[in-house]
Amino acid sequence: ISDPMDPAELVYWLEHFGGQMDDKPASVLLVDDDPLILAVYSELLRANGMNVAVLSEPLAIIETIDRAFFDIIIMDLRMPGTDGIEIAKIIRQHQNHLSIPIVFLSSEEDKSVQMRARRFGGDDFISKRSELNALVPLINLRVKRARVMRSLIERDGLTGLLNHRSFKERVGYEIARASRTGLPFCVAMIDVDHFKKVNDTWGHPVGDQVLTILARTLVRWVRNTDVVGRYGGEEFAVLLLDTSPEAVFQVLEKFRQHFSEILFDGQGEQFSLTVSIGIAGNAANSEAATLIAEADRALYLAKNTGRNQLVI
Ligand code: GH3
Ligand code: MG
Ligand code: MG
Ligand code: MG
Repeated sequence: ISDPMDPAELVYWLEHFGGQMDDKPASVLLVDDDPLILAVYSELLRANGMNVAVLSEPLAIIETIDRAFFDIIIMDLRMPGTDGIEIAKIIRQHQNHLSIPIVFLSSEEDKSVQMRARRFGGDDFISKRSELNALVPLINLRVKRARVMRSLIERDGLTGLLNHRSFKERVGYEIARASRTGLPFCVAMIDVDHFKKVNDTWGHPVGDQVLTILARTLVRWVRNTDVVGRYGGEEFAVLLLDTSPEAVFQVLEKFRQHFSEILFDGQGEQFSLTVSIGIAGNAANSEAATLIAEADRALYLAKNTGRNQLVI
């Protein structure tokens, strides 16, 4: 991570993974003790389409990046009472902030200080004097690469959905948030009925296509703010926010019907499939694992009492 940016490597990344990247504006956290610097740089970055937050109290950094997501941190090196390298060390001690890009911005010309900054978790070093015009492209590239890396780590390669681990993490995070706001939420587990037959009859590539279509249909079926994951092979999970199990039942009952009407193509022969769905929810203060286990139990019941149905 702390290697200096190699342009050839970046071209490779962009060519191979460009299609998976979203074009949301970069969200940048600017850290500097000097209000004038904060004003000038935030204006520059905003003029280039970025979302910018400023922080003049570097010791509040962890609190700040815990509370909101940032694509990148641009940080001054010399600040009263501390310095950027110390702050970078603190950031890197937190597992969930290991990969956020940190760019140092400083008038420091001493190469050994710059090396030290890199060694302790900085990704780049930009001189306030000479390289200002390099800042915007550097941020863009760093943010793009970080997004690609995150997507490779968090998402399932076949469907693009959150993978098992990151789905669970997101559920834990969203449950904590929902518990604070008191809003209800549900987890649904969705499993394709007799999916093994698809592979056995038409081969794995056709099975893969079914999973891809199911994933896409499901993402479009639920709200943008809901969280959809590929929980296991042909098992999908959804966290539905701000909604009751009864409402979820209605929404997913329509999904079940719709899915059963899709005609898949098995080497020229058409076939259809069904899903079974288990729903659990509204359990305030419950752990992510508990809620998922409850939905899984409901799914098991749906399977054992005939499939192609929902159980709460
Ligand atoms: P049930 O109705 O009880 O859910 O039966 P099932 O056949 O759907 O379930 P089972 O667990 O017996 O089989 C699931 C199959 O899903 C087995 C596995 O080979 C297949 N599978 C898992 N991941 C993938 C994948 O990524 N692609 C394809 N094509 N098949 C997969
Ligand atoms: Mg300073
Ligand atoms: Mg199945
Ligand atoms: Mg299964």
